[in-house]
Amino acid sequence: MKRLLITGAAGNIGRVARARLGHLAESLRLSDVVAMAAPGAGEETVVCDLRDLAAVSRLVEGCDGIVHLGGQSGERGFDDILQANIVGTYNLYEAVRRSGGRPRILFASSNHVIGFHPREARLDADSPPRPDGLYGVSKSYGESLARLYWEKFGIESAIVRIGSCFPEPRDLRQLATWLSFDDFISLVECVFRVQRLGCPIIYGASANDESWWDNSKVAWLGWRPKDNAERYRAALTASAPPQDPDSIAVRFQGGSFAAMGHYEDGE
Ligand code: NAI
Ligand code: 15L
Repeated sequence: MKRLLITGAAGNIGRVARARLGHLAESLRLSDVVAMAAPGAGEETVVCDLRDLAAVSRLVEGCDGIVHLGGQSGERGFDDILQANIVGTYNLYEAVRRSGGRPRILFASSNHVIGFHPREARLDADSPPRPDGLYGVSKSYGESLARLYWEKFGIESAIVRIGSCFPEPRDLRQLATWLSFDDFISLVECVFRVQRLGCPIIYGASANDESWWDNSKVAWLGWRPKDNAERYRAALTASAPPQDPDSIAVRFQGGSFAAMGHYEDGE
């Protein structure tokens, strides 16, 4: 690629993407609504609010690929979710469509699209959405939008239902949902290297022994995650507070997201 755009470049995953995806393109265009570290060689930084269609239109111009990480990354009040994730993601896809270009897009969806499935269920790309909050609903909307822009306008997207992408799993639930940074990077490489992508749904989890998700329908992508959260189990088990196996947070895949009340009730 000549130019790869990363939105949400100031965030937790965005900073890793910035540091480790430079080899995929001649230049990286890094964007966020907040200021980012000064650009290095082969980088440009653009402060851009995803809510602003005109600004997003300038942002996507001349890009061959987009890693779309920007937005609210957790449960918030409806207006925050609406603006950043629903309006913001619409603006991104619509700006691409109007540009006439066809950059391939990796859409950072979330496991919270399917968070109300029980942990005993094994899900694949055809499992129905069961969002566990307004954040999950907004990501489900983003998935539908990606699908629409593929079916109707030929814009390819990898819909990645990211589990928990952090340096290490943080709690017992993340023994199943953890996606290491190395495995995230290898997934992005596969998404942008495969000859034909279409619009697959991919579960973004490492090769964890405890696993709720089945990526066999996207085996053709060639992504083989290598890390396994199991090595953290003993330490996490030793430090974990007692858990009620019948609680919502333990019964459902979304964990604490499924258990929380309406964000605006302040619970
Ligand atoms: P993060 O919250 O650290 O980064 C998101 C970035 O988006 C922030 O830098 C923020 O300033 C930016 N942003 C927010 N509103 C914006 C707007 N209106 N315009 C432009 N930029 C805006 O989140 P993280 O962990 O880096 O996640 C990246 C993406 O992956 C998010 O879309 C998140 O929903 C998704 N994801 C992350 C998971 C994880 O485990 N880290 C799990 C599932 C999904
Ligand atoms: C997400 O979607 C969030 O962005 C992230 O902060 C984690 O909470 C993750 O899901 C998770 O489910 O662990």
